[in-house]
Amino acid sequence: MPASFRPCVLIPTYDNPRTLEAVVRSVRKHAEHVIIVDDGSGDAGRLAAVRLGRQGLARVHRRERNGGKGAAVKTGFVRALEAGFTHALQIDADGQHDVDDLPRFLEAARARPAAVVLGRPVFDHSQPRGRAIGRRISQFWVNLETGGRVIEDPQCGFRVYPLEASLRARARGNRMQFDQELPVRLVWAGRAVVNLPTRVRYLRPEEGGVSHFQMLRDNLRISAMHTRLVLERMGGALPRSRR
Ligand SMILES: Nc1nc2c(ncn2[C@@H]2O[C@H](COP(=O)(O)OP(=O)(O)OP(=O)(O)O)[C@@H](O)[C@H]2O)c(=O)[nH]1
Ligand SMILES: [Mg+2]
Repeated sequence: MPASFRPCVLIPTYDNPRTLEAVVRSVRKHAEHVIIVDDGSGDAGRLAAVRLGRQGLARVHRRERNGGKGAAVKTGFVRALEAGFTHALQIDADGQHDVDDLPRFLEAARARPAAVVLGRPVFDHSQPRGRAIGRRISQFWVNLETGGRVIEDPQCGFRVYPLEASLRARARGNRMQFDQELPVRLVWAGRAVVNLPTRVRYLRPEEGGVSHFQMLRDNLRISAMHTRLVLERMGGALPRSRR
């Protein structure tokens, strides 16, 4: 268990020029340290991040080439550890999450610093049907990999990671499959999961809502990743007892 609890907020972003600033400003009402990883955004998204850095609202790390959400979050983990943080609360930059839940997430992590805290999304009618179906399929795989419903939602972009364990778990995925892979690997490493319900909505395009989830390519990557995890598990990587 880490000797101290020193959390930062980690925001990966790829082309979220219309929502990034509002997300960071509302996060700052609850947390002091914010790390943005700009994953090769175009000019508008890049400038939105640079401005927040200049205003002292966040530390901004720029990846010159887009590498995917997983790659961006892994970069953030390394930067956060270097800066002396023990935990990263990861929240998406697309304005879908209820930032007022942030203190609740941090409290849960503080109470159980060895655990991973995962948001379980409570959707309204705005969730696209295709995403709802994809979620059910992912949930099936994750239940199989973890031997039950340990993880109540493997995909929500609002969660708290213990940093050292998350890097040690060596998730390979660099794109959207990362969100699902890392919690499974943390469970395999013996980490407990705290599932917290949180409201999630899909913003309309006129509100700045964007999704970079590529239905076909990301779902194929997710399926390949789950196939690998199941094979790994069959090969003997059975979970140790949960801490
Ligand atoms: N898709 C994508 N997102 C990235 C990338 N790098 C960082 N991100 C960030 O990851 C977060 C989640 O991206 P979304 O496209 O909303 O993915 P999602 O929330 O799984 O998908 P939806 O349910 O459709 O919203 C956002 O904050 C993105 O800006 C990247 O290369 N691709
Ligand atoms: Mg999203």
